[in-house]
Amino acid sequence: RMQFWALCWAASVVLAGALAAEPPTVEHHSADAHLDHKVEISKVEDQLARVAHRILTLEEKIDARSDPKRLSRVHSLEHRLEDVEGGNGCARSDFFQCGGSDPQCVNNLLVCDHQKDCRNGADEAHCDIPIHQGDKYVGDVVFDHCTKRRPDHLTLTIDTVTVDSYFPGFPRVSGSIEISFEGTYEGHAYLWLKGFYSFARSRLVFRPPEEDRLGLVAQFDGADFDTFVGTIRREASTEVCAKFIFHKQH
Ligand SMILES: [Ca+2]
Repeated sequence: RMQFWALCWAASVVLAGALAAEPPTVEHHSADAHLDHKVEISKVEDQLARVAHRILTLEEKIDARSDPKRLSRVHSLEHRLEDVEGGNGCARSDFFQCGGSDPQCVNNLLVCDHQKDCRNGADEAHCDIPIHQGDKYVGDVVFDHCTKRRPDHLTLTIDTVTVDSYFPGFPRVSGSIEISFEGTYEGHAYLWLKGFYSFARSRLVFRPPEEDRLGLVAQFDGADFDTFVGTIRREASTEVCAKFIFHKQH
């Protein structure tokens, strides 16, 4: 019987994984905005080149025994660079890069499953769940082309985090989202969310809570778990149609 539920859970993880797959972001810009973006991007690229150099210098100075906070900051930059450079060097987006001096790709399902799959053990190196019951994150809107209520702010509260022995790499997470909205209709709405956390992708994926079939993906950078980019996606196409930047409340 447990195997049956394990299979159901596996199927739901795969389905939700498809929801979270990276589709082309659809944003609408005028020609001017496009040019502005090009200038912006080249500025960012310059900055990244400098940051990359600084990371190399920093890494030489910091070893595994140094202040974990400083180390985490360096890793945070590394992850951001990886994102900008596109991909992690694995042919499939559902594969995890073991990294270090020994590149190797393993299936995301093998990350944090308590078995060493990377030769360097990287798949089992960071398996403390960064999300806890009672955690609260407030999100500010970046753009929103699709939600019913067009809120400026969203508040995500984590209610439960459950690690199943048969699928430890994908803890089940439940929570609620509080939506404050103004305009013609003012008020608050609460939606109850269910989903999972993926250690391999450092992301929380919540299934669509309403009939509009919009799901929420909370993408952490893999090192700084006080901030995440929350994208709202259409279930059918996985198109990103709204984006919020969330910060943890202390
Ligand atoms: Ca493993």
